[in-house]
Amino acid sequence: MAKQKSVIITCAPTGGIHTPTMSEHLPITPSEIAQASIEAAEAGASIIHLHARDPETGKPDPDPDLFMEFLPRIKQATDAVMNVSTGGGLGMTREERLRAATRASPEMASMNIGSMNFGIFPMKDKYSNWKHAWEPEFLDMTRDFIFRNTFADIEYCIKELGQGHGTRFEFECYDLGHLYNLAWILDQGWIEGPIFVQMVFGILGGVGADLDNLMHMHTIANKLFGDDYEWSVLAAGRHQIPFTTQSGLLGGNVRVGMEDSLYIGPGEKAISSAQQVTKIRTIIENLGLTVATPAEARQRLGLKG
Ligand code: KMH
Ligand code: ZN
Repeated sequence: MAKQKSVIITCAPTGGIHTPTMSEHLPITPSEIAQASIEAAEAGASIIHLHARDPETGKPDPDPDLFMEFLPRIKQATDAVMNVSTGGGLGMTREERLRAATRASPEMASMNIGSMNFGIFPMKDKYSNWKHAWEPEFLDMTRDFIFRNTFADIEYCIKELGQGHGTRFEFECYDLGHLYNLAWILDQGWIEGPIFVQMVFGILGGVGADLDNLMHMHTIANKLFGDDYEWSVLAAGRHQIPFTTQSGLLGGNVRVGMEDSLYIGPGEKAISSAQQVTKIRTIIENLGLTVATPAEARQRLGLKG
């Protein structure tokens, strides 16, 4: 029997959706984002997926200068792969979403592979004392928000980053149809394998967090991409650890971090993304699997290094 591959852990420490009021542990400033990323890498993450925020308000911010305050610091302190988000935050234009990655020319960037509703609604009772006026308004915007990722947007992003900078992608697939979009894009010759498919579960507007959906998406991805792909799973909120565990069991990779969940267990807030990395790492190792080093991740994903 072939030896099972090691598990690549990606960590996404802040994201562009959770707001400061939701957790005092959410990293906001460049220093906090750098620190959270370095701790996550030390805990076993070989890829760090990054967004920036306005240090004063915590609002998602596409300013490349902010990214450049933490990217070199993380690179200097760790060997982890830098993965710059092109998903950005609500209301950012296509150009804004690409500005940081275009400046940083990272080994990896995220690429969202289809348009969708993206529902995260404010829970007014729970968060009645918002720290910043933008927070409830920002989340309310999701009611009438289309997370736009047209084929033209995708082509633009691939041409700018993939062909322009040799950046490779974490392809975010929030539903079954997104796998078919990705297969079509491969057919166009816009990208070459090995591709890195990030299956996303539990976002309202995307596929639900039901393990049958994970099994089916994995089956279809195997049919569409054969041997020429790596796959990973992330799941929102309480589904994070069960779904990433299932991915490890099925031979996939995992993503954790406070972008995807603010919790470490039922009703218990995570104190850091590193805590979530440690948790999934412990599970992976207890299952008899091993965790990939950054060098292994680079080699398997065909990164420029
Ligand atoms: N927020 C995640 C569900 C991106 O940054 O491009 C997906 C994500 C998108 O990470
Ligand atoms: Zn992201």
